[in-house]
Amino acid sequence: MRSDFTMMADRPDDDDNVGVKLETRTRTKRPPLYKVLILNDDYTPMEFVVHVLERFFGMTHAQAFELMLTVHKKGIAVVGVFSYEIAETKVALVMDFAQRHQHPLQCTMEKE
Ligand code: TYC
Repeated sequence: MRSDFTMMADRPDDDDNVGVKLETRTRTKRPPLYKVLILNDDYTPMEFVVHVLERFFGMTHAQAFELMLTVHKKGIAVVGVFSYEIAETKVALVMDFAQRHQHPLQCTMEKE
């Protein structure tokens, strides 16, 4: 990305700007990204997990079913990568939805 240079407009013959520093370089950092993970457990129904993945992560039924099976077999999977605020919101929405349905489904986030 070229966005880390700030240019100040100038004319070479502009008398009062002779010897004045014309460019400043500013280091810009992309904001860190966070993985949202979903964990397996023995009690949450498979269909509920599929529904969560469709509802909160915009997956098709087929994508959601496949990822649910991955979590069921492997124990954990990344469901998406987001900015801190979006990841935090997704985790809170999933945890609240699972609790309201009395399922022990766990959803967490970690810095990428
Ligand atoms: N293991 C659960 C079952 O057999 C299904 C399940 C899948 C639960 C994925 C949580 O994140 C999960 N009913």
